[in-house]
Amino acid sequence: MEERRAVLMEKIQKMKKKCNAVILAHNYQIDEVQDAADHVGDSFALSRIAAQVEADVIVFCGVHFMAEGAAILAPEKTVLLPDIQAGCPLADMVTAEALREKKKMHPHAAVVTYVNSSAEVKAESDVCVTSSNAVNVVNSLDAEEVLFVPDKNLGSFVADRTAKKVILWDGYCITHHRVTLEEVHAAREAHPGTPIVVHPECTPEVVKASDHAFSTGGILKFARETDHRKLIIGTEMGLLYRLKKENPHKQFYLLSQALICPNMKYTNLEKIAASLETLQPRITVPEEIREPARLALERMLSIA
Ligand code: CIZ
Repeated sequence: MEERRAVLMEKIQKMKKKCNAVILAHNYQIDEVQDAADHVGDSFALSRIAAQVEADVIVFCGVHFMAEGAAILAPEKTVLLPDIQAGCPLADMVTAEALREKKKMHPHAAVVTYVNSSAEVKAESDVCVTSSNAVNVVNSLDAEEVLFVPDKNLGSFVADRTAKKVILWDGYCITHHRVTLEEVHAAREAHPGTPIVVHPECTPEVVKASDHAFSTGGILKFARETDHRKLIIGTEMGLLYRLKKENPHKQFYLLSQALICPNMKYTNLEKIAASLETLQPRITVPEEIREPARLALERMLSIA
């Protein structure tokens, strides 16, 4: 096992140099992929790095919309997604066509789209958001009404923190949506006095019953700064690897055993090596979609 890792890591390092590549890994990736990465972070932070980093090739270890985000912001670079099957069921819950229809029903609403969406959907949007900036972005808009796409749980989280009217799309992250109120109560009983920190993609009842709701970046920051030595974490289990690595003297418990995203687990060292060898699967976005999608992302950047 260890030998396999060492051999593959060496191979990846050599190929990275050869094609001037950088490896970006999402916080939810498996341990060995996080270890092989030059940068580990959330989708938005990684897209920004993708746009700025001096590299010809970006190996994006995450899911499809994340690699697309990099291709939107860095069209001159070759963006690779090591396993093309790595999709996002939440992003698939809205299509550009369905969104166009919904916009007709709410002509005065600003379309606010979570980055967990396809390039086509971003291209139909006024502004993008991430879980870390959604509340600030919505509150900064001139519009009094927003159509929040596609995550109804993050949308409800925003609705509770704004005076604006928020129209929700009926989408959700199948992994975070599975966490139950009973699991929150059970965790409180098992670990009295331990803060429960969840992701805003969890249902509103789970968020309300917890102590804090943050993006993955927010959870990492909270874990670093809090005096608590134990935390219960309500987000995809991949984050625990980084939490433990960064806070070796603290203990982290996963709120629910259902918190595993199969799409985030497709990528491994073999697939990264194969991707670098073949420069495939490559993610590109047609220019007529890339430009309006880029504008929605850039608007978020200028606000956040
Ligand atoms: O935007 C991301 O990277 C996701 C999926 C979650 C988060 O809060 O970082």
